[in-house]
Amino acid sequence: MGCFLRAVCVALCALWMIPALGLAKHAGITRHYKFNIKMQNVTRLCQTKSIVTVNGQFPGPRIIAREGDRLLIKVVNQVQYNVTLHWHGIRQLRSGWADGPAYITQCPIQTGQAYVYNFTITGQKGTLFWHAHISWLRVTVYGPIVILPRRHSSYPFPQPFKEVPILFGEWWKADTETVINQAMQTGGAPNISDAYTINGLPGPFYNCSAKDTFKLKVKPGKTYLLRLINAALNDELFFSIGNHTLTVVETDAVYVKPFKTHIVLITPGQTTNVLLKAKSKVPKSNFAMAARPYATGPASFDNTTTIGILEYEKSSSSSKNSQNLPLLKPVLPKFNDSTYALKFSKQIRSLATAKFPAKVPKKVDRQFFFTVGLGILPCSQNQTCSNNNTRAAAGVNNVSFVQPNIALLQAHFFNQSKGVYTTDFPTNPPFKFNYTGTPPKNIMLNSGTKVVVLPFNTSVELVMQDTSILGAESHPLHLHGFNFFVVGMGVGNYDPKKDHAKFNLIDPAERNTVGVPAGGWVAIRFLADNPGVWFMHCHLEVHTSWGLKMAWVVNDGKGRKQKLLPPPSDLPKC
Ligand SMILES: *[C@@H]1O[C@H](CO)[C@@H](O)[C@H](O)[C@H]1NC(C)=O
Ligand SMILES: *[C@@H]1O[C@H](CO)[C@@H](O)[C@H](O)[C@H]1NC(C)=O
Ligand SMILES: *[C@@H]1O[C@H](CO)[C@@H](O)[C@H](O)[C@H]1NC(C)=O
Ligand SMILES: *[C@@H]1O[C@H](CO)[C@@H](O)[C@H](O)[C@H]1NC(C)=O
Ligand SMILES: *[C@@H]1O[C@H](CO)[C@@H](O)[C@H](O)[C@H]1NC(C)=O
Ligand SMILES: *[C@@H]1O[C@H](CO)[C@@H](O)[C@H](O)[C@H]1NC(C)=O
Ligand SMILES: *[C@@H]1O[C@H](CO)[C@@H](O)[C@H](O)[C@H]1NC(C)=O
Ligand SMILES: *[C@@H]1O[C@H](CO)[C@@H](O)[C@H](O)[C@H]1NC(C)=O
Ligand SMILES: *[C@@H]1O[C@H](CO)[C@@H](O)[C@H](O)[C@H]1NC(C)=O
Ligand SMILES: *[C@@H]1O[C@H](CO)[C@@H](O)[C@H](O)[C@H]1NC(C)=O
Ligand SMILES: *[C@@H]1O[C@H](CO)[C@@H](O)[C@H](O)[C@H]1NC(C)=O
Ligand SMILES: *[C@@H]1O[C@H](CO)[C@@H](O)[C@H](O)[C@H]1NC(C)=O
Ligand SMILES: [Cu+2]
Repeated sequence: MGCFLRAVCVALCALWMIPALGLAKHAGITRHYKFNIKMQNVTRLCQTKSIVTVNGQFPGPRIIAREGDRLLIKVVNQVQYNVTLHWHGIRQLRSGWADGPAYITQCPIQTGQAYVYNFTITGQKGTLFWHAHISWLRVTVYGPIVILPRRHSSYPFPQPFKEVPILFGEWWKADTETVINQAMQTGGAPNISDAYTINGLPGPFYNCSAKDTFKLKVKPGKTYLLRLINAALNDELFFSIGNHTLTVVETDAVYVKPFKTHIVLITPGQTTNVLLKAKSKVPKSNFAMAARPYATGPASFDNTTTIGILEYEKSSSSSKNSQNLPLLKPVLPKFNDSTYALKFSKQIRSLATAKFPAKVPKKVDRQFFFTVGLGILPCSQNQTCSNNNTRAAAGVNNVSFVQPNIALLQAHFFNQSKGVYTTDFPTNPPFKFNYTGTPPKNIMLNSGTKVVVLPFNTSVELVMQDTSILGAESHPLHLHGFNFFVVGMGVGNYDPKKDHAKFNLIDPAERNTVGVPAGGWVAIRFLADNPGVWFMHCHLEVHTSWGLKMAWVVNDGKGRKQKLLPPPSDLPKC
């Protein structure tokens, strides 16, 4: 709170430095958090506005735990909006009631109500994040989840001197609920953001923002673990630090084979841990930590750049003030550098050693081929669509998802799916076309609340193919309730004859969010070992709003530990 409006964020940075050594006395403790959802006035880009926050903090509070711990997070809604929170990337084994997407696993927490999210962290360590999962509230309601390894176990890389969360966000001067409501009303694209932020601060490239700059002070020769989180709403980002090399060691709370890079690509929904080795001597400059978008779609986008500043702590002998040093900026790829994006994504490989084997399913029970992309839908009568009475929409296999009025998980658990959802989600596109070539004349989508039902322990292979309808575009697809293995990706149309044989079943990346390449495809595999209803959607919020989402229903298994637990008594009602 104290540092909330503070301009130069030294206090905040100090607060966020994570103690390198453990907090827990023993494995598997229960940790309690209280999250009050409340409004807070915040000033950015020369303007003050009232935003939704957790405990008045922006970005929100850090959750810290060890692998094996239980979390009990009491969320109290003190704002006029309906709210839900999602613990992004947490597997939620048998605890789907705590997953959070509105109308998928729960009804919203309404004004004045409270709900305790109750879940255990199993088999995950690294960085994840939490965010609101209703409408566009996640624009300001997000914060880091830091999962330390179990006590007495260590990182598979040298212990860093300090650990620092770096959250990328997106800022609108306007009220974002008005922005999305206006877009849904007119059927067009929502207004783009005015700035990107690092830990809530836009940095000196924006008006009135020199004082709103994230600063990271480092000691020469020390190694820092940066926990990168892309909490932006609608933009994938390139990130780089002037004249420094980064070593990627973990993505989406799974260790990866370390590799060095100057530039990280991070999509909304992804998290990436990188090691930053500070230079051995105090250099005669400061260094910009810069992020700007990787943008492929047809729509206009916020093409601004956010920077934070990396400063070296002066040795006592040096008297030069670091404020007066030159700022060395990194060179970032072009906005549409898909070649770099694909090359970077392909470098991410799981550790896959005897100690940390990749558990990619070798045998496949069910194969799915989903097209993902844009389209149009007819306007409803209360809309004022300019575009020949159609509105922008998006879908999977030509289905634009319609949000139900009660949560799918409730409907499933109480056998009341009738009138809520149907189980006829298409396994393949309704008809074949050249997905990345000339689009079909009719670009109208179908709409409905359709799901895929899977028996417990089904191993799934899913190829997701971007379409060029209204322009090819990279879509970061996020799956709830599972990690999946990224067994292949490429440009153009997926060719089962040629591409399937080349799948990587040795050391594929294990993640919860993957970018479907613009005008390309990605193949993933996962084991449906978690009973419940699991949302899958594009993590570009604008596309989710347009319907690029669907759900998997995973039935209970026969075993005692293969069943979804009953709902908690305080589960919100619709
Ligand atoms: C925000 O500022 C407005 C105008 O000054 C004020 O009325 C309101 O109470 C403030 N809200 C909060 C949460 O402080
Ligand atoms: C949390 O969930 C576990 C597993 O269902 C249950 O045993 C426990 O009582 C719950 N705790 C609270 C405070 O609801
Ligand atoms: C979105 O942009 C349009 C065009 O600039 C403007 O008229 C409208 O007021 C903006 N909407 C919001 C919510 O700021
Ligand atoms: C239009 O009306 C329908 C039915 O009343 C409602 O479900 C929908 O949310 C409305 N759409 C907009 C954009 O207001
Ligand atoms: C920044 O401020 C200047 C001077 O007031 C103005 O001309 C300019 O349009 C502003 N830029 C942005 C991006 O708002
Ligand atoms: C970049 O870093 C290297 C190694 O620390 C150093 O030798 C070089 O002078 C730096 N370049 C600039 C432009 O500061
Ligand atoms: C950003 O977009 C605006 C509007 O399309 C354009 O005028 C400007 O040149 C672009 N800036 C950069 C750095 O590409
Ligand atoms: C990237 O954008 C530039 C113009 O901004 C355009 O000339 C070029 O064709 C684009 N590249 C790709 C691969 O789309
Ligand atoms: C508008 O929609 C009608 C009916 O779907 C169609 O016949 C017509 O060609 C469309 N006009 C344009 C300009 O797209
Ligand atoms: C699909 O379209 C692309 C781009 O126009 C073209 O290169 C490719 O040959 C087409 N593929 C088929 C199978 O027609
Ligand atoms: C999508 O569904 C609509 C509505 O049923 C249909 O008109 C259209 O041809 C379908 N398009 C594709 C590509 O499947
Ligand atoms: C909040 O959620 C409840 C339950 O689904 C719904 O009836 C109500 O209309 C929602 N309120 C708002 C402001 O969206
Ligand atoms: Cu998308």
